[in-house]
Amino acid sequence: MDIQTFDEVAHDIIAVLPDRVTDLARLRRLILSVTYPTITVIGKYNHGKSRLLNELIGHDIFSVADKRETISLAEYIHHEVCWLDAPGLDADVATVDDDYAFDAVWTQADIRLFVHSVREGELDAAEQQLLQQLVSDFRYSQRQTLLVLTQIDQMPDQVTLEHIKQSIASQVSGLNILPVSATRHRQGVENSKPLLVEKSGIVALSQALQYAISQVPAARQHEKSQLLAEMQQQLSQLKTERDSLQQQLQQTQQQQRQDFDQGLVKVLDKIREDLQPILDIIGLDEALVPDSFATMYKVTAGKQQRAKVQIAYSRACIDINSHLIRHGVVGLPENQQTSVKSLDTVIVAVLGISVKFRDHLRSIFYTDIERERLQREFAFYFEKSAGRQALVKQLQQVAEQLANIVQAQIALKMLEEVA
Ligand SMILES: Nc1nc2c(ncn2[C@@H]2O[C@H](COP(=O)(O)OP(=O)(O)OP(=O)(O)O)[C@@H](O)[C@H]2O)c(=O)[nH]1
Ligand SMILES: [Mg+2]
Repeated sequence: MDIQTFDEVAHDIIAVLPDRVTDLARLRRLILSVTYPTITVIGKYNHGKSRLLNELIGHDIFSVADKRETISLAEYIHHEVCWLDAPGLDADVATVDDDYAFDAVWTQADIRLFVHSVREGELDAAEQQLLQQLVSDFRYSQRQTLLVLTQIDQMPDQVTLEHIKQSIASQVSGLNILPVSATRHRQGVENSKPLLVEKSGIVALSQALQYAISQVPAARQHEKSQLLAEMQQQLSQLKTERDSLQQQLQQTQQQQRQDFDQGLVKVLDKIREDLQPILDIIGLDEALVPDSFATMYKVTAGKQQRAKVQIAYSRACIDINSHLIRHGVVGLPENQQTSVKSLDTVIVAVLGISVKFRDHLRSIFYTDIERERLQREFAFYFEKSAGRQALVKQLQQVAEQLANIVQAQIALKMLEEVA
């Protein structure tokens, strides 16, 4: 797999699992750049990290100074090991240097040398916390951390050193603690004094490192499978959740529609019943008798009958409207609204404004074709209502998320194949 493909694949996974950015960066290193075992130093600035690496390598590769010196990552390959010098951590100033250190420790390192100068006495809270994380990470990724106590030549005597070592050991459990002195080692080497070299602790550290290095291939394999399996598990859990949410929403959608349709059937049936007495007239339908000039200002039987029909029609409209409101249909969709608010109702849109004659009532409420139209058109406005539209949107989002999850699963499969 080439870098570009990996990055595309990783992008698909991160889109769904944003908290896996660091893990994917680590996988990128494990899968793509099959580098030599990588050892990185980590610790507060000026604790002797760079100098320790120089001593381990046997050359003055990394720059050493009595101030904040290393500010970015420096890499050196020596005897099939990749040595990585990182900037010192500084709890007081969270700077970009710390990002480099983070990258070195979490993305690049197979083995971490946690450096602490005994001149400082015990570990501070930040060091302790980071070490604890590294210890937990070993249980997870099998990446080893060695705790190196530097500058032991600065101790007045062995007892003091032992004392500090003991208290540090009680601060973090489960770590190999290795006291060293870079200066003693250098003097021992330069002056051919094997005893000094021995006492520097650098030899013991080198041996511990040799063992750690021999574990790296197996650890890497373990870490790769661990990361992939975890992400796979996370994705399939996410998929199950989204699948069931989708199902739930679809059910709600169907149920709501069914309730609306069936409720409307009932309302329209009831309207038929209520209208029956008004429609059942024997003999002449007075409502059909037009007014004349002479009766213009008089109450006539025709006017009374037409008023009756209108009232009955209004009642039917009120019944339908309360059904609509119960189901969240409170107005016309925006694109159908006019400047006349009183006409901007679903009732007017579907039924018209007023009905005067019995035949109108009959044709609206008693013919199958009209009845079907009412069901269809009210349902149309039901679907346009805010609640229904929100449900549709939610369903779209879930469908999109599901598609992304499936995409991420395919991407992960591709990583599994090359890992
Ligand atoms: N006496 C003594 N001094 C040491 C030892 N190791 C390092 N030093 C000195 O401590 C100072 C800091 O050493 P560096 O190796 O630059 O420290 P660092 O941790 O890399 O510092 P940053 O790069 O700033 O994070 C230098 O003056 C070193 O010579 C040691 O074992 N004994
Ligand atoms: Mg340094």
